[in-house]
Amino acid sequence: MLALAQSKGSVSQESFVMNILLNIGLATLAVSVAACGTAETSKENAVATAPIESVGQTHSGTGTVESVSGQQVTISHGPIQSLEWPAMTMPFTAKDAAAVQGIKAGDRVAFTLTKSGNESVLTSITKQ
Ligand SMILES: [Cu+2]
Repeated sequence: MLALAQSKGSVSQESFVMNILLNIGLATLAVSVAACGTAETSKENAVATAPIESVGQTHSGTGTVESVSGQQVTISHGPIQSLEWPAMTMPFTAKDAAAVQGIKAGDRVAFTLTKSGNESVLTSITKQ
């Protein structure tokens, strides 16, 4: 009896720990997804020597266009190391209509962007 009780107790403790780990994992995922739009908030846990994101600096990336609506382009992009961004799908605003001319959903693209506040502005986008 005693052994059974101990065994049950140990199982429930184990699943309790697993739930905590799962929750930590989900919270971490939520933070990294949020990090792309508001990169500054993701720096809380970063080391002090992390590069400071300067306005006007140009970053480059590659990805697949998910949709184009006016000057808004949603791109499933790969990691962008200069911004410490993970791969993700997010909207970008093109600097002008000409920059997205001929770009359509499904295109594999290379692009450059600058950060303007919380907005990511595409300065160029070209089909690969
Ligand atoms: Cu992103």
